[in-house]
Amino acid sequence: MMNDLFSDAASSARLYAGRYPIRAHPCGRGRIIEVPDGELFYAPDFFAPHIASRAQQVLLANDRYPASGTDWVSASLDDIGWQTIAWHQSTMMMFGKRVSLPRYCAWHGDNDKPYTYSGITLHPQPWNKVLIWLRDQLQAVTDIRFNSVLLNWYRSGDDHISWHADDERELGHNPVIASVSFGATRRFLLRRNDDHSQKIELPLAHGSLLVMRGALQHYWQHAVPQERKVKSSRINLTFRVIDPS
Ligand SMILES: O=C(O)CCC(=O)C(=O)O
Repeated sequence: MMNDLFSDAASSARLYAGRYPIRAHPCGRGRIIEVPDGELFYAPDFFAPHIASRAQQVLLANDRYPASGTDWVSASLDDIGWQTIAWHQSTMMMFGKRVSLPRYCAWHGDNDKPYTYSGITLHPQPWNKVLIWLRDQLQAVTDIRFNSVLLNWYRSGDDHISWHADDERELGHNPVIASVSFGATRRFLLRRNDDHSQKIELPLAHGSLLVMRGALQHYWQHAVPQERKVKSSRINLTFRVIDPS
């Protein structure tokens, strides 16, 4: 049974539709789920809890509030001095109106070319010590040298990201996306483009790694929905290879 394969990983991975083959990843730290037209590698505890907590603290370091235990929803984030990541809330046009994204973002990478996705343009910041360390950990299991990372910060369960695919031209044909999570566990949903009833749900826990591969971005969309009961914050980093040409 598929769900049994996850039980030893203290994870309640729920696969809502279909029964997809699951096998151990050669690194011994997670499972590969073979979904139609793609592949997922899910390691619920890729980073040890104390490392994940330290990373979360460093990524939220600032000159105004403690990085942990702060109620970020009522915090005043204007003009805050971020020490590691220059978090900002982008805006986008929706039905002729400018609206703020329901999360904070940052973009770091090798080159200085702006990156546009879902109508938002992000300007890259250089790599820093913690991002380089995380990138190198991922290279060891994926064999990929990621050249950029998109960071999303969900201040509470109200913050979210809607259905989309990471299928921008700059990501190449079948992009490998390595997604690291620190903080509150959030639901990560996938649905097939041609049949929305085919869904997969994974709880992306503190210190987890999810790698999406193959044709997945062409056939599936993903989302992190609102979860009003979640009061604490979560940081997600999606490492990518961008072809800037
Ligand atoms: O927060 C997440 O786990 C998903 C982020 C995401 O979908 C994206 O950056 O494209």
